Amino acid sequence: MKIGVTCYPTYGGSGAVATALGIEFAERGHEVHFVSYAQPFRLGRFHERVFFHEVEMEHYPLFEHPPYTLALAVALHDAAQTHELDLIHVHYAIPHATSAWIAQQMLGEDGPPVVTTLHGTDITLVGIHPSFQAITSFSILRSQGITTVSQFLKDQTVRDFGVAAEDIEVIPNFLDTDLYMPGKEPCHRDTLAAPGEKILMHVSNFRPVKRVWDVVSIFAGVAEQMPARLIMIGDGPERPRALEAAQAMGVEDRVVFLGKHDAVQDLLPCADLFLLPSESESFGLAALEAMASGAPVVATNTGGLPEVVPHGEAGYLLDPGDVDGMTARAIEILSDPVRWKAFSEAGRAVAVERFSAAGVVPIYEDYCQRVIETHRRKRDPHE
Ligand code: GMT
Repeated sequence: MKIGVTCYPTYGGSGAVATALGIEFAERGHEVHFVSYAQPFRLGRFHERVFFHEVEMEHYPLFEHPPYTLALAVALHDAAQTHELDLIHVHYAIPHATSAWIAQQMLGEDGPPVVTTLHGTDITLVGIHPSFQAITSFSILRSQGITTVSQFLKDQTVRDFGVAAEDIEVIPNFLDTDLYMPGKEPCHRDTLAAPGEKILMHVSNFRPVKRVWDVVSIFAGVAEQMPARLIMIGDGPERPRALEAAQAMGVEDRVVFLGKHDAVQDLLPCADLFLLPSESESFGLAALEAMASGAPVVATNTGGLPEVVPHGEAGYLLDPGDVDGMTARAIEILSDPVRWKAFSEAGRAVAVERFSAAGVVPIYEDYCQRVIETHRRKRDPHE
């Protein structure tokens, strides 16, 4: 297959998954063309059969908000025409599904089919907003294939966007379980924390939905009971609030803000516990990365997280905002080495058995091939 892939290239789970999938496809012999405003952050080194097309933007003074949706549509159109793409696969509906539909309209009968993979807030938070709902629904419904990263997200899409359940395939996120693994060296433990300190870790884009202030509160409760350090990885609008919370609780000297980091697989194996107290999480890729790295998880029971983290086996899931409950569970795991080991091993096993690239990528491959085939048959019924 020749596939055009559009995603958000900066930090974020949807871009991480899109890039990993593109690389995996290329390794399986497919040709992959990333089309976006910047090179996806996890693309890194050179990969055979992987190409990157930067979306050209005209910054004319009249444009207070440059029309990226249109520029992306043109870039997808050009890539599809020049490289004879068999499929356009967009990750995150807004505005990518709309741009892909426009590109397809411009290409006419010969245009390739579009697969839209829904990731989370494109449905639950941003997509549902009145300013986006109608166009999101319109664009998703015009994709020839629709996938969601969890059953939860499928249910939300059916409920709120008028998509028939049978038109949505749930394909979970995945990771390279050789890249994310326990006991990886160097894990930098000695530079992150003092000997004897437990390491609690959080990775996110620090948006309000992540409730990073709860991460700090849970940590403060744990730090009252045992020597501990909190490693905060990522950056975003709520970072100042997290810092303020640390200062207010008198733990700022034990909270390390590392900022954005490309290679979290080098740090997660140092974690004794991973915290993800999000308000909403359609999947929770960061929790999966932590589990694969051997870290037990304390998170919320919202959205798709229960489909990823088995409650009571690899971690604990509690109601959003239940800081006391999450603190108690964190202390329980960290102060019981037998339970910690059982949780760590169970999380790793779930990651390998249900979410490894080797298991999930062929599902995507098969799905994309079916969409291409169905589209071809509809276009040329007598072929
Ligand atoms: O939807 C978002 O907030 C952005 C998106 C991203 O690009 O990071 O995150 C979503 O997609 C991830 C990858 O599929 C999921 O692991 C996250 O749970 C999901 N975020 C939310 O639902 C808040």
